[in-house]
Amino acid sequence: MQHEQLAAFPEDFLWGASTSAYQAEGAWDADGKGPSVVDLHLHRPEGVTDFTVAADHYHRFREDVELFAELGLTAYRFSIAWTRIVPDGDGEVNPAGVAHYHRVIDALLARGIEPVVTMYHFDLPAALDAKGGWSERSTIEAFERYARILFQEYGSKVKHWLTINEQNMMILHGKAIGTTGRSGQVEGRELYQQNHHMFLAQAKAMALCHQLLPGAKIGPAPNIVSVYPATCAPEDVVAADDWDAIRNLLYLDLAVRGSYHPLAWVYLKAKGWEPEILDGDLELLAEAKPDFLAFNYYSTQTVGASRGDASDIQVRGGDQQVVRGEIGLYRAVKNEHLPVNAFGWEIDPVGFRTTMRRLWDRYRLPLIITENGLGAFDELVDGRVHDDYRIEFLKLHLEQIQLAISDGVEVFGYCPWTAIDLVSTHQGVSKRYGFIYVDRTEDDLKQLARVRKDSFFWYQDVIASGGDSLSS
Ligand code: BGP
Repeated sequence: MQHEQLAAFPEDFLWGASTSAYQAEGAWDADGKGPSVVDLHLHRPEGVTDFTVAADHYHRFREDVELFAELGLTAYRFSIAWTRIVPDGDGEVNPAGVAHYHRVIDALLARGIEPVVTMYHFDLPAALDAKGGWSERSTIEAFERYARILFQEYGSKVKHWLTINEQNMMILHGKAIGTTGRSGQVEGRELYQQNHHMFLAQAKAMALCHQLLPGAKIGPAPNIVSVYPATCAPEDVVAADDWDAIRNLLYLDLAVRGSYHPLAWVYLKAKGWEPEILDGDLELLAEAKPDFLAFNYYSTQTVGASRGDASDIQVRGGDQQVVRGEIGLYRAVKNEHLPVNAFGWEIDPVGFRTTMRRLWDRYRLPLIITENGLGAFDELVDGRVHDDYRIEFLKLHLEQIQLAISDGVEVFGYCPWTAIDLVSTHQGVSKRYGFIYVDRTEDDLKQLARVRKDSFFWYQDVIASGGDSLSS
């Protein structure tokens, strides 16, 4: 649909940016923090990913918040490290960790920046993992208790909560991201049992939030892609629907409707992977209602009908945006209409609009984008970072938000990945996303100086104009 005139961004639109605790904070064992599965992951043989110092955001958050204020952010989406609050996941509360996030939240509020808090972004406490992690129902109770602590401590200050970041990526690519630790080595049925337990934990957190904090809003934050059929051949459309169910709708339907998507359930049953569901589980899932849908968007994916042989198993894309075919189901296909970034991720701004329209159409919940961005090997030259490629990427995606709003979709915020450079999940610190450059390399921490990139000044203009500068 073409619009003669585009709708304006809402007055109270949340102009944000994102980070996660383990990728930005560093200070991985400071002030009583316990180890998480991602901290253990840094010892993996390749040795690429080191989260011990990261951007040192833990110690430099005041300086960073000042920069966020200068940028004009009206929201900052960050995660709280479970292991700072409860170092072993289910034992003693760590007052120093609790105090830290009070300081962060207070600093943000003092500068008029709304905190959008992720409760759990890949960093399961290692002590819980050692006890079986999400394979055990006791982890559900541990998460509920952690959620209660967060709501009681920060509930008077935080109005937007995100439960679990990218549960679908933890299930589909947990080993690659290194997010599920020892229990991440599990596959098949046990993996989907973990998935079921995470949903129960999320449902309990949503119910508790509504019970304790009537004024707050809470929602899930999966990674969502629109799935395209390779051609208009009906068999390709069926394959696209199948992959959409397994990758997206399984997670969305459980979070929003509290029920297993029928196609996804048939898939799990066919594999022998359906989780054990205890009495009361489905009621709990159905009763917990999110107030909004947050999602991370980087790309779309294209699949074709299975050929029924090994040629189905082709890998397209990269990292967590990878698509692998599955014999009898679908095969990954290159979308000839789309460019790819340096990491093989297809770039699809129009697909972003499609994704928002589809989410709105299916769930009719307000949307907030909690990640979207371009990873690149930025270079600092004479004190400047000319990241015009990032400006282009973000501009094209923001234009699609305005189109989606004009289409009637309710979108209330945009938090691109990332506010400030941090450690990527796969390619260390060299792959950068931020508006603010952090001057360090993999091996040399230098001064960790903060430098405003060209995209910083561009986004500052966009925010100051309430989005009007996009069309000028
Ligand atoms: C998402 C994660 C983020 C972030 C992002 C970019 O899947 O939620 O934590 O890392 O992807 O990925 P990468 O760091 O691999 O470039």
